Formats: sequence, structure tokens, C-alpha cells
Amino acid sequence: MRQSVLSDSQAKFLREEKETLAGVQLALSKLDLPREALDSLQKAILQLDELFLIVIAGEFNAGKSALINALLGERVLAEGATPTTSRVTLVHWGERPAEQVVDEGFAIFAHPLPLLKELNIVDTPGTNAIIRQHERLTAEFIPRSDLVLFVTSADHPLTESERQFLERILAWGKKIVFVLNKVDIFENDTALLEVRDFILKHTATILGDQPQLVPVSAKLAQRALSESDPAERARLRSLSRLDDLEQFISASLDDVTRLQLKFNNPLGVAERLIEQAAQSLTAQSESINEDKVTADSLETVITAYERDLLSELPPRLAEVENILYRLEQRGIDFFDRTLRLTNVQNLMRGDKIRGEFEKQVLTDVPQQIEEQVQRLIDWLVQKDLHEWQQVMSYLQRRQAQNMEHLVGEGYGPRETRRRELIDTVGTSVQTIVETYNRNEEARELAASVETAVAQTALLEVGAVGLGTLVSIAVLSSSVDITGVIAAGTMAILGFFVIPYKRKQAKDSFKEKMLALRTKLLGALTTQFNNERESVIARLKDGVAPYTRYVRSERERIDASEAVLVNLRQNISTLRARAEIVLKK
Ligand SMILES: Nc1nc2c(ncn2[C@@H]2O[C@H](COP(=O)(O)OP(=O)(O)OP(=O)(O)O)[C@@H](O)[C@H]2O)c(=O)[nH]1
Ligand SMILES: [Mg+2]
Repeated sequence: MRQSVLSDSQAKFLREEKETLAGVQLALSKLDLPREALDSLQKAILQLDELFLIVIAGEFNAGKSALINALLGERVLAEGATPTTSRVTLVHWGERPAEQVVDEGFAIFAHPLPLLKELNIVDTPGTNAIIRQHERLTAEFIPRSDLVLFVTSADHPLTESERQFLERILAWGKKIVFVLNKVDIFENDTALLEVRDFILKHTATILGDQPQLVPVSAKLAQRALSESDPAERARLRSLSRLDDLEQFISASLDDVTRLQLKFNNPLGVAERLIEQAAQSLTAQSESINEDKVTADSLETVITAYERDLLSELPPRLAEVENILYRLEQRGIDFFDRTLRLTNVQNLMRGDKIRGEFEKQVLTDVPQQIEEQVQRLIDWLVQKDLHEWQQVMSYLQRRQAQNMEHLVGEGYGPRETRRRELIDTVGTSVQTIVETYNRNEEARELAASVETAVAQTALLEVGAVGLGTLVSIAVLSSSVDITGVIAAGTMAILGFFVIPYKRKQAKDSFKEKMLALRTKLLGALTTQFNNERESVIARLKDGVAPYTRYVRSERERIDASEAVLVNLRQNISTLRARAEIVLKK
């Protein structure tokens, strides 16, 4: 924009606007918007320094090119009853008329008309033309434009394609003014008013408020230009109502209106992009919320599993403890019964006593303990498989939901990555479940428990029980039993030695049992705790990529939403500031 027309405060505002918009653009560039969308903002920002830009849009044959020709006062652009304009054409000031075809979709036209020193005009192919340049038009020129003149023809006002086009450009927050062309076809004013009301009514529903409408006849205006009789020329010119349009355009070019449109132009574009980013974030957020539900369910499953494991161990270990407790009771009874004077003869026979001990005390304790441990192992293995199945079913359900979304719906790279991740995690969990070999797992676990338990030498109880005990009790006694018996000092043996040895044997047995209990239960506890930690860690690791992703996505979306709130705030502050500097 020519800086000379700006007051100091306006020039300052313009700098601020550019700076803020550059910030907005940078922030938006981190939010997954299509490249073209960001480009359009970039162009709208650059347009702040350009001449006022009017884009002429409308259906083919509406008379867009004819209208520009009438404004230029010369038939410089091609007109025709069939689709004629095939390129978006920028008309700007130049010393001589000249056309430059840039590519198949874009041409530049120079013309010495003074009005073009104030503004640039863009002629466009019809909204319904076979050769459509809509993408270029909507993505490139609509965002850059300061004003859109929407030309609709009196013989088919506001067609369906025009309506659709209007809706597409509306999102850019542009000022749109309607030009009702070819009013020369109306026989009287009533017909004109009828069409006018029709257009206003229908556009109001699209635009939200009553738009401006200027009726003209490009044809009569052109005829006036070539008319040599001044009176007739004036009549045709008046009938053409082109003066109204010219007046409207120059009013739009008055400083305040032009600046207002200029300043607001990139703001509308930025707002549209913010909305676009917000919509995309909402969709992502909904999707990640569903993932969050799944991830939370997985976490609940794992936590509950851990709790189960924790609560299951103590009662099972208590069973083992019971077995040991009963063993101890039997042992004590055994010593009470066996280490007696009356039994002195038997005591002499270590192997017999050992046999009795094994039969009466030890019985099947090792097997009982083994069974108990085996049951715990089976339970653990069964439970582990069940938990993996649970996790799998949650992930499969989520995969199925994805499949539903997939039907007929396009999605971006982020969404693709998300689906892939769920699929990968889902598939690896499924593989674990499918290849889960219970026997193998149980065998491995049993082997590891066995190693731990073996160190506690459960069977030593038998050996300890007798090999040592009997010798402690009797054989290694400092008293020579045979001598004692022979000497008839049975009383000494009966009253002092045997009870003393019995007590010693029982104490030693209790001690051994305590050590055994501590070692065995300790070993089992450690072993199963290790096992618990490792199955939980395995489960957590299995779903970790998914839960981690859900968490980081949630954080990213929340942060992005906060950024958008900020950007919206920036734009509305700029709008308010624009109002203020324009009033000064
Ligand atoms: N009766 C009448 N005919 C007009 C008027 N303006 C243009 N026409 C005719 O309508 C036809 C289409 O005019 P163009 O200017 O080529 O229309 P356009 O909107 O540029 O069409 P495309 O370039 O194909 O999109 C031509 O035959 C013009 O002569 C008018 O005011 N009244
Ligand atoms: Mg044309």
C-alpha cells in the first residue's frame, strides 16, 4: 500500500499487523495445515503492500469480462456467449495495453486506464465453466482480494453453481458486493425489483446479512462508449447505471473504506485458517479421546492384575506355612514319643528311627509343598494369558472402530500414523496371545521356582531330622549308653540325660524348622515377586508405545488448542485496533 496515504498511527498499525500476522503464520505452520492454506495467508500479508484488489466472480456468460471492459472504456477482454475467459486474468496499470499469458491458468493484462493506478482487477472464468480455475481462484486470488464483485446475470440470477461458489469464498471473510448485470433485458422496473429481491433474499441466507447489490448493464455502457450522438450517449450511459457502480467503487477507494478493507483482509484469511486448524484439532481430539478411553482401560486391566497378584500370594504362602507348621508339630510329638528311656533300645538303632521319622513326620511334605507351588504357578500362568487376552480384546475393539471410520473418509498423515500404531501394538499383543504356550510358561516358571527352593534344601529336614538328631540325642552323647545301662544307672539317664537331650533335639529341630520356613517362604516370595514384576513389566511394555502416544498426542492437542485461543485473541485485538486507528 502506498505509505503516503497513511497517517503515522495507521502506518504504525500496519507494521504491527504485519508483525502479528507473521507470528500467526509461524504458529499456524506448526499445526498441520495444508501448505496452500499457509501460502494464502502469506499472500494476504504481502497484499497489504499492494494496490487494492477487486476480484470479479460469477457464472460464465454473466458478463464479468464485459463489465470490466465497460469500466476500462475499451473492449480489451474477450467476451462471448459461450464460456470465454479461460484464465484467471489480473488487470493492472501499464502504459500500453498488453497481454501476458503466464501459464494455462493465469494471464496478466496491462492497461493505461487511470483507475488502475488505484486498484488491480482480477477477471475470472465462470463458476460453472468447463475449464475451471477454481482452485487457483479460491486459493490464490480470493484470499488476496480486498473486495469481491459477484456478477450475476439478470436472465438467470443466482444460479446453483454461483451459490456453491459463494459458500466457498465466504469462509475467507471477504466483503462481497453483488452486481446484477444485463438489467437492459428487463421491460420494466417491477421485473428488476423482483429479481433484486430474489437475490437479496437468497444471499442473505448465505451471507448472514443483507449484501449490497448494484444493478448495471455492461452492454448499454459499452454501447454508450461507441455512440457518437452525445444525447443518445448520455441516455445509454444513464440506462446502463454504470455510474452507480463506479461511484460505489470510488467510495470503496476512499481512504477509510479502502484501509478498512485492506487492514481486515488478511485478518479474515487468518481467522479462516485458525478455524480450519481448530476443526482439524477437534477431529483429532475426538479421536484421541477414544484412544484415551482404550488406554485407560488397558491401564485399569494392568493395575487390577497387579493387585490380584499381590493379594493372591499371601494366602497361598500361608498354605505352605501350614504344611510346615504341621510338620513341626509332628516332629515335636515324634521327639516326645521317641526320645524316652523306655525306647533306649530303639534309639540305639539310628536307621530304624530315621525310617520312623520319615514315615510319621516327614510323610509327603515335599510333595505337598510342590503341589501347592505348582497350583500357584498354574494360576499365575492362566491369569497372565487371560490378561493378555483382555488387552488384546480392547485393542481389537479400537481397531474395529478405526475400520468403521475408515469407510469413505479421508485422513491425514497424523491419523495414518495413529492407525498404524494401534495396528502394530494390537498385532504384537495378538501374536503374544496366539503363541502363548501355557505348558511351556508353567514349565519355565516351575524350573525357576525349583532352583530357588532347591537352595533351601527342604529334604534336609529328613536328614537333619535324623542323621543329626539321633546322634545329637543319643549316640554322640558324652554318656556311654551301653556303660550306663550296664552300670544300672538308668536313673541318671532317665532323669537327666534323656530329657536334656530331648529338649536339645526339639530346640534344634525348631530352629531348623524356623530356618527352613524363613528360607523357603522367603525364596518363594522373592521368586513370585520377581515373576509378578516381570509379567506386569511385560504387559506394560507391550502397550507402552500406544499409551505413550496417547499421552503425547493429548498434550500436543491441548497445547495447540491453547495456541489457537491466543491467535484468535491476537486477531480480534488487531480488528479492534484497526477500528481505532481508522477513526483518528
Ligand atoms: N443483454 C446483455 N448482454 C450482455 C451484457 N453484458 C454482457 N452481455 C453478453 O453476455 C455474454 C457474456 O459476456 P462475457 O463478458 O463474456 O461474460 P463472462 O461472465 O465474462 O463469461 P465467461 O468469461 O465465459 O465466464 C456476451 O455475449 C456479452 O455480450 C448486458 O449487460 N446485457
Ligand atoms: Mg469472461
